[in-house]
Order: sequence, then C-alpha cells, then structure tokens
Amino acid sequence: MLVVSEEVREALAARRPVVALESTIIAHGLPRPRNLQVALELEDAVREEGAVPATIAVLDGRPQVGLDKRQLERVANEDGIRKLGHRDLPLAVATGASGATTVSATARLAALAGVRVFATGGLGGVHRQWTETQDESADLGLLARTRITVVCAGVKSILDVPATLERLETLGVAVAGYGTDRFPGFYLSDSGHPVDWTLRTPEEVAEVMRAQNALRGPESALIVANPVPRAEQLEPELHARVLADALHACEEEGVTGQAVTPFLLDHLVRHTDGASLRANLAAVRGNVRLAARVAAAWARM
Ligand code: PSU
Ligand code: MN
Repeated sequence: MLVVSEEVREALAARRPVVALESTIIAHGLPRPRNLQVALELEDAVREEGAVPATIAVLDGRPQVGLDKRQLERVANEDGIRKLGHRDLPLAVATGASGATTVSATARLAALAGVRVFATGGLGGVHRQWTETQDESADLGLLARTRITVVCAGVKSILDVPATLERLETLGVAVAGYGTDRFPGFYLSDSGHPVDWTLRTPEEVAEVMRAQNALRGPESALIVANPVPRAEQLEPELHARVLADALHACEEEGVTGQAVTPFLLDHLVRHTDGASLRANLAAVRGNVRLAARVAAAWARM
C-alpha cells in the first residue's frame, strides 16, 4: 500500500542516510507560490548534506514516501489537498483522497517505511485555552508510540508551550535541546522554558537512538529541539504583540479544529510583513540540515 520512491528505497536498502519531510507545512503552513520553492529548497538542503530526502504525502489514496517534482507541485498547488493527521490515513487511503501529512501522519508513514530521522518546523501540541477546547495535536500521542527522531525548532509558539512540555513528559517522549539548555520557541531561539538534556553533535544524537533501541520499552520518539539562530529569530516583542492579536482574531472568528494552526500561522505572516515567514524558514532550514547529519551519523552506526 505504501509507495516508496525508487531513490528512497535504494538508499534504505544500502543503509544510506534518509530524512523524512512533512508536507502539511507545504500545503497549509506556507503561502503560495513560496511553498513550492521551499519544498524544493528543503530537499536540496538534505542532499547537500549527503542524505536522501523523503517528502511524505498521500496522493489519490496512495501514501507516498519520496515525491518527485510533479507530485511536490500537486501538494503545493492543488486546491482541496486535505490536511491529514495519522487518524485520517485509513480514511484517505480507502476513499482515494489526496492530502498533506502532519507530523503525526508523516512520522507514522516514515516509521512504516523504515525511515528513522524526520525534520520539521515546529511540532503541534497543547493549545492555549486547552481547559475549554481540549485542543491538543495528535502529534504528541503519536510520538509517544513511534520510534522516530524528530528534529524541530520546538513546538509552535502559538501553543501553550509549558503545558506541551508537561504532556511530553507524561507521555514519556524524550526531549533534548541541541546545543542549548533552553527549549526553543519555534520563531524564537528561546521559548523561555528550560530543557533537561543537551546534545551537542549528530553522533551524540545517534548514540541516544541506539540506547533507545537497546532499552526497548515503549516505541517512543526522540525530539531534538534545535533553535533558530538568534540572528534569524523573529523579534521577541513583535512576536508577542502579533501573536496576541492572532489568538484574539482566532477567537473572534470562531476558528476551531484543524483550521486553528493554519489560521494562526497565516495571521503571523501577514501581520509581521513576512518576518515570521523568514524566521520560520530559517528554523526549518536549520532543522533539515541537522536531521541530514543525524541520519548520516545513524547510518554509520
Ligand atoms: N509547523 C509549521 N507549519 C505547519 C505545521 C507545523 O511550521 O504547518 C503543521 C505540522 O504538520 C503539525 C501540524 O503536525 O501543523 C499540527 O496541526 P494540529 O495542531 O492541527 O495538529
Ligand atoms: Mn487541533
């Protein structure tokens, strides 16, 4: 049922490094036409670091691990491309639907294909107002039962970050800062919250992956939280101000469910004159490069 591209299949068979990339950020996280350029640019960055990119999506009911240029174009430009969490996968497959995969669906399909390292921007998590809405991304629960390493810039700052960190602890998901003892804040280098563990090299990350395997236990993920460089972060005061606006607008307009995350991200882009987009891209680029180096260290192990 899973369609693994020839390039990815060959790389996996030869134990060469492969990095999974999600597609929701392309279809629903970034404005057109920049989104397609970014998708291609991220794949190039993985290649430059000596790994093979495996962008993941579902097209016409077929889960694809590794997309060609035409397929990437469909994800970026096709109207009606759905947003698929892992629970949506069987529904999309059975009905022949096309959709971009979130962190949860991407991690699931990557693990199924045997890809161990995954790069994204920011994870989903516990939303502010959780006590009223119970809105919590399926990313967290899925990462508690999927053996994958996710390189990300923390969780999206639109979320309740401390609550998300607490949930990750409850769920037993390992979290380490990369080169920092501060948990990154997606658009910001520092979310204002500490992280208990710091890893400093791709080899160290690969050692943790090996230890996860050796210790067995629940097949949980490893989150490598890699901060956006300080020079490229969104200006913290601007971030605080526009985010408050965005959350307010979301409530005013009664946006709920799957639409919340894309709505907030879009609001930030439009009200920071693109600065949030630049910070977002800087974060993703850094994550993709680090993930490729982690995949290389893992492949050597
Ligand atoms: N980070 C981004 N842009 C995005 C997302 C994350 O920079 O579009 C996506 C990811 O795919 C993540 C999803 O899994 O948002 C979470 O959505 P929700 O909160 O509806 O679970
Ligand atoms: Mn949600």
